[in-house]
Amino acid sequence: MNEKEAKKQIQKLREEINYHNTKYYVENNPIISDYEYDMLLKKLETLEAQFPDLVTADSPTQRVGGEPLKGFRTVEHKRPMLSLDNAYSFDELREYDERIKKNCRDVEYICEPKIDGVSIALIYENGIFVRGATRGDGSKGDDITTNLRTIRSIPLRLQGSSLKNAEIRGEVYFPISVFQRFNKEQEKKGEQVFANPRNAAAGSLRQLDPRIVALRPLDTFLYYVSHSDIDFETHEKSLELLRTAGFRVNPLIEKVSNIDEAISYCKNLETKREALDYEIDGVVLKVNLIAQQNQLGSTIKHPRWAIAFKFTAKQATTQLKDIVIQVGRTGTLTPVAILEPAQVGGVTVSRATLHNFDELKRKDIRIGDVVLVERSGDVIPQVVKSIAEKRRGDEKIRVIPRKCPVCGSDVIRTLDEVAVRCPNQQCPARLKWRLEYFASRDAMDIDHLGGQTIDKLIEKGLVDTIADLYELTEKDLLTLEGFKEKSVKNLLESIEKSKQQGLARLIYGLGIRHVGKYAAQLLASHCCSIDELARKSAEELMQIHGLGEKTAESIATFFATQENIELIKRLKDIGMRTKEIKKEGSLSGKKFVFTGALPSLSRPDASGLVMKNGGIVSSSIGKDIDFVVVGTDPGSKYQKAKKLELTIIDENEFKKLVGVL
Ligand code: 1X8
Repeated sequence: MNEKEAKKQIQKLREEINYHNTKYYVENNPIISDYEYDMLLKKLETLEAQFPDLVTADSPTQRVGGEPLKGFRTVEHKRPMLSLDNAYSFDELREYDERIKKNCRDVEYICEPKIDGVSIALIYENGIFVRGATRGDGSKGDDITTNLRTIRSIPLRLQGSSLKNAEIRGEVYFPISVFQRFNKEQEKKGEQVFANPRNAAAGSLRQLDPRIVALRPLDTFLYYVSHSDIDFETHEKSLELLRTAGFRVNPLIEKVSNIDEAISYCKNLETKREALDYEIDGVVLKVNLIAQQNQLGSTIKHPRWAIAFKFTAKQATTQLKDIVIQVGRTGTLTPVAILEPAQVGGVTVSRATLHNFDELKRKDIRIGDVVLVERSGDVIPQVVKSIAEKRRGDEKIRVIPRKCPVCGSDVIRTLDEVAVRCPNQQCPARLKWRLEYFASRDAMDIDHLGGQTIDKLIEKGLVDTIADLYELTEKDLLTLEGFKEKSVKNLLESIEKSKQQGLARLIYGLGIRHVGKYAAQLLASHCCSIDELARKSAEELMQIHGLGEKTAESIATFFATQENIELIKRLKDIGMRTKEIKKEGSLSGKKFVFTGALPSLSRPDASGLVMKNGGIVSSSIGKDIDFVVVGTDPGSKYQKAKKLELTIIDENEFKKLVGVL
């Protein structure tokens, strides 16, 4: 191929890839498979490798950045990136509106969700993305161009011909749906865990190695054309142009014609807050007419033509009274903060997790500190940081205990894990967890056996292992405080009933490390009995598709341990169902994923129906999923399922499949 021909082909491929890129990352509506997309990209890469002179900065091949940087350059913003003035009540919003109306007539506002992410400015020259920066101190920010290039929803070349030279402002965020899993992975690797999605976004953008940033699922919303070669009449029109140029513009933006409508918008958006896949901390109200915006102008701090209405904060400061140590089901010691009770986003919080001892040390949190507590990203409350300025000098550092606070055994700490662990299988703390886990809804679902009852049973020395539950007598239980004939009868009946729960729930209930609900179902569908499972070596287990090495090893270790062998034997002796009655019918081994709320079935009931028919319930979408059952308000799993062209069914079709309709 000659250079001229190559140039033509490269051009065509880039246009095609950019088009599909927008379809996928901006419109959330891909029209080709990931495979086909990868093939286009590969073809382009090959051509560019043959003709390196034809590589340009806006090529889709240039997203995944090159070498790590030593540091970020500082860039001065052409116009300062101002912050917004805040309103904390509807009264304050009305006062703002009154001030505006003194200067402008017939004001219309654009209402926009205020994204809790990291503000950025993007510079385009001749339609090409040339530079991107953080807000920094407002007048100077960091040049994070290489990192921003990795974000797929940022166009490297503007679409359409109208917008060529511009500075566009917006927000980078870390989607909530992947935040928790990401944090867990970070913790496992011994790397920093982030207090909230915003910190995860900020931390990612601060990465000096763009190859790491490319692996993070960052996304954007753009909301402002700071300057460009176009004069807009209204803010609304500038947003439309941003959309057509290929940017992601928030779909919840609305125009209102007075302050009452704006207030309704705020109320309405707050009710949607929890359902969104990004965090918002309020509403931005902007005067729509640019002529009015210019007339209003700015103070040195804020534009006068916009205001942020803030939702109730999900953070609060309070005093950390103590750090206690919790011993988990697998023996992991977790430091937990005991707090002076504080209101955090409408909920009283008196305990918060500190994750692990590495984090405790990294954040230098001490007993007696004033700390910042946060509830966000759907996670349990956590201590974000201590306010070192408020120290008085008598704060105490909590060191890693050498002994388990519950049983006194020496703790262990392996090199490849952050966790500090109590090795004592018989540690009462672990026993309690193990029993709670065994009795829980997803496991053996034993009614009337909650945490308090378990505490009493352990205290009285009535149970040392799971199997002891099945040998409890009426006489034993009547010795427990608060137990009468009726409650004793109920508990004994629930325990008896649980013997028939079946293999998958039993395997899950044993609490083998790394064996969650999905792995348990997978194992039950491959092995016909607990004995067969116990006989398998780690190598044999690894042959089961979908089961990882760590899980396989953990299972093999579990069944090689004397106490566990005895436990299984006793469970069989008491009449526990440990064999899987082979399910006939078409659902044997079929994998299901649920997303959204089903009209008539609860999640546990729907999952139960799948398992009863020999199927498996998974929590994540992959190519191997046979059915995706979709209800109302499905999440990103639905999009992913469509993209992978999986079989998508509704509740009625599902009911037919499992034979209840
Ligand atoms: C900050 C933000 C703005 C918007 C959304 N999220 C933000 N964090 C918006 O205009 N939709 S505007 C803004 C600012 O000007 N500092």
